[in-house]
Order: sequence, then C-alpha cells, then structure tokens
Amino acid sequence: MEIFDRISSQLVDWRERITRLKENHGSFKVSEITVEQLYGGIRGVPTSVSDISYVDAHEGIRLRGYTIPEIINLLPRMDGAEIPLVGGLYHLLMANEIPTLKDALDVEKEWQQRNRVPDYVFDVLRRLPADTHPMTMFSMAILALQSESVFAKRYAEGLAKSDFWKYYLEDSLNLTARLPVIGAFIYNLKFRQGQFISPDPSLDWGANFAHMIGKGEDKEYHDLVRLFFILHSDHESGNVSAHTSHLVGSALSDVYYACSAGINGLAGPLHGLANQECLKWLLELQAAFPDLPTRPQLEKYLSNYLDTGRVIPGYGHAVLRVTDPRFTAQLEFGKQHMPDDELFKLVSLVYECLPPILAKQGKVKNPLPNVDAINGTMQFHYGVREFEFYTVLFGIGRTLGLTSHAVWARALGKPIERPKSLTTRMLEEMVSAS
Ligand code: CMX
Repeated sequence: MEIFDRISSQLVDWRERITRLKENHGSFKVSEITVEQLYGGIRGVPTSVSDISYVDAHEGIRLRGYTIPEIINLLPRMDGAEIPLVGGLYHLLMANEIPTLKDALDVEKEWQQRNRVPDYVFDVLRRLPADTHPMTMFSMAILALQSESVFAKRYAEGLAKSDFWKYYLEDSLNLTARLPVIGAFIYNLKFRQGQFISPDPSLDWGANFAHMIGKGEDKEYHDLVRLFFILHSDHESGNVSAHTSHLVGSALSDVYYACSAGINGLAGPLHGLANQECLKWLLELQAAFPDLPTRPQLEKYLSNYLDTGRVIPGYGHAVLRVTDPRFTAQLEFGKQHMPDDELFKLVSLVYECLPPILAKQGKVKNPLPNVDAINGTMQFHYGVREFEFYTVLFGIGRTLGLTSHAVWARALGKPIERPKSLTTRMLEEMVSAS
C-alpha cells in the first residue's frame, strides 16, 4: 500500500525532530493562560501540535502547507473533471506530499476494494425511529463498525507501540472507504423512500456518493461534492470535532470510537450543524422578498434582524478574520455554474451587504462569512434540499481529517491527554495573592 510506505519513510525524521525539540527545549514556554481564557473555552491557547493543517486568522486554512486555491489547482483530477479526486486529498493529508494522478488513483482503488458495509450496520440504521437525526445515524453507523477494528484486535493480541499507527491506518482506510456508502444509505432511507443504489466501481469516491443518491448523471454535482468533501476535510486540531476525536483516540480507543465521538461534536449548532441553520435563515429571507431585494431593502432587513438580538448564521468565526476561503471556493464555483440561481444571487447580495452592517454594530470580531454561509445554497441548487442531511456531508469530509490526525498521533507516539482543572476557589486565592 503506497500510503503506508510514504508514511513509513518519513517517520524516522519526524520522530527525531520531535525528540530533539523535547530534549533540547522541553522547558521552553509556548504560552500562558489567563483567567478569562480558562472560563472562555481555552480560546486562542495553543494546546496541541498538528502538522496536518493550520488556520491562519488572516489567510484561512492551509492543508499540509497549501492554501485552498493551491489545493484545487495542484491535486490531480480525472479527465473532464473540474475538481480534483478526493483520493488525492487523502494522500496529501496522510502522506504529506502532493500526489501524482497515480497516487490519487491508488487511494481510490484502496477505497473501492474496502467499501462493502456489513448488513448489520444497515439493520441498525433501519431499526432507529424514523425521526432520528441523520447525524445520530451517521455516528451510530461508524460506531457499529467498531467490531471490525483491526487495531483493537491486534492490540488485544499484544502490539508494539511503534506499530500502532499501521493498524490505525488500516482502520482509517476501511472506515473512510465506507463513508459515501453509509451517507448515501442514510439519505436514501430518510429522504428517498428507501431507493438504494449500489456503488459504481467505475466512479471515484466523491462521484460515487453522488451516484448512490441518484445523481449519477449530474457531472456538475460530482464536482461539487468532490469540492465539498475536500473543503470540509480539516480545519486544524482545535475545533470541537477534531479535538474530541483526538482526545478519545489518545486513550487508544480505535479510529471508529474516535471518529464517532468527533462526529457527535460536529452535530452541535455552534459547529457543523450551523450549515443547516444557514439555509433555513436564507429561505426565510427569500420568503420575505418575492423578488431579489434591493440593497437598501436588504440592509434594512438585516439591521432589523440583528436588532432582535439573534445571530445571523454563517457569519463570524472563532479564529478567522477574513472571508473563509472555503466560502470563496464555493462562491467561485457558483458564479461559474449557477449565476442565475435565485438563492445564489441572494447569498451573493448578503455577502455584499451584511459585513459592513455587522462591523458597524461593533460586537462581532469577524463580520465576514464562514463556509456554512454558502454550503446549503450549493446543495439546494442540485436538488439536495433536506437541510438535516447537510452536516452528514460535512462529517463525511471531516472524517478524512480526523483519521489522518489519528494515524499521525499514533505514529508520533502522542500520549493520553490529561489537562489539569482548577477550582474557582483556587483561582480566587491565586489572584488575591498576586
Ligand atoms: N451575527 C450576529 N452576532 C454575532 C455573529 C453573527 N453571525 N457572530 C458573532 N456575533 C456576536 C456574538 O453573539 C457575540 O455577542 P455577545 O457579546 O452579545 O455575546 C459577539 O458578536 C462577539 O462574538 P465573537 O467573539 O465575534 O464570536 P465567537 O468567537 O464567540 O463565536 C461563532 C464564533 C462562529 C460561534 C459566532 O460568530 C456565531 O455564532 N456565528 C453564527 C453561527 C455560525 O455561523 N457558526 C458556524 C461556525 C463555523 C463552523 O464551525 O462550522
């Protein structure tokens, strides 16, 4: 397996670099923490190291050092496709190098060979109450697969620590291979009256998902889902889903436990679920104006909305201080493929009008859109209109990042996490003694 060899060949160097840092500079102080940060979600305090991705407040995400436009430009794609293969992105995240077309196709081939989901997983999903949220189903399907963990079996037999990552990689390839099948099954069960479609071995991972939800002929949608999965794959390791997954994995819970836990974090409305909220909000706005509003009409609507004390979904970010490049990538795709779509025109107009209003209000640290401001609009255009499903799409993409972090955490021997907690009394005593 190519990815296995590529990781293997880098490990000595990575391990030496980290050992050198720890031995020579182990007591070097990277940061301090304030009382406000302790009560404020540890915002902005460096607490982990990730070489897979980094979010710069003024530039946005870099995956393995590459910006989103660079990724779209550099990763290999199939003939006739506008957006690269997701297999190439997985190679980049895992193997830390821009893949050739052959490298990307090797990952795609691994995924093809491993994509069969055992029937019992579908049985579990079928037996859930009909109103179960798709994210609950997605997380449960991943957890149900845990009995397949190669790592867990090998660990029980006795495994050297230096070999943990090899079986994490095995589990990661098995899990990620099955995600489009699981996602499509959930969509078809809930929203297409149980019309199931088998994977097409001639299609890549992204296009196969589209095919399995009945969009096999829509090549434009194939590109959109590839783009969606690539854009949502990773956003450094401090966000709720990545951090949760890493924490759970640090107990040597296998990739299935760790990813299911991360997906549960993604299901929160302040994190991944925001994309469904955004589309709901946009449709309400659209309903308020039978035709596209004029700028003054929209500005008045937005100001009145903010005066009610509610947040406008899709705007603001805990780290970013620029327009999210993942928003921009989809905006560009939309300009090319759906310039006359009414909802797309509305999203573009909100983007022109809202940031100055939010900035003038003076509360929000970043008045610009994040990725969720446009996600739903793109899906809606191609007929995927059930907002409850949008976070599953996010989760399919995000699991590529979660598993890459998991493999590298074991490869670099990261220990179990155990930060310290204090009591309020201790803090009161510390500040009064200072
Ligand atoms: N509309 C109106 N007010 C907003 C706002 C928005 N979109 N974003 C932030 N604010 C307000 C906050 O509510 C806060 O008000 P109070 O001081 O009255 O509590 C103030 O501005 C300062 O907030 P902030 O420091 O700029 O933002 P945070 O880091 O606390 O929160 C985020 C970041 C994303 C949760 C927030 O901007 C928000 O709720 N946005 C809307 C929901 C959203 O789009 N979430 C998706 C995030 C991306 C993801 O993880 O998928």
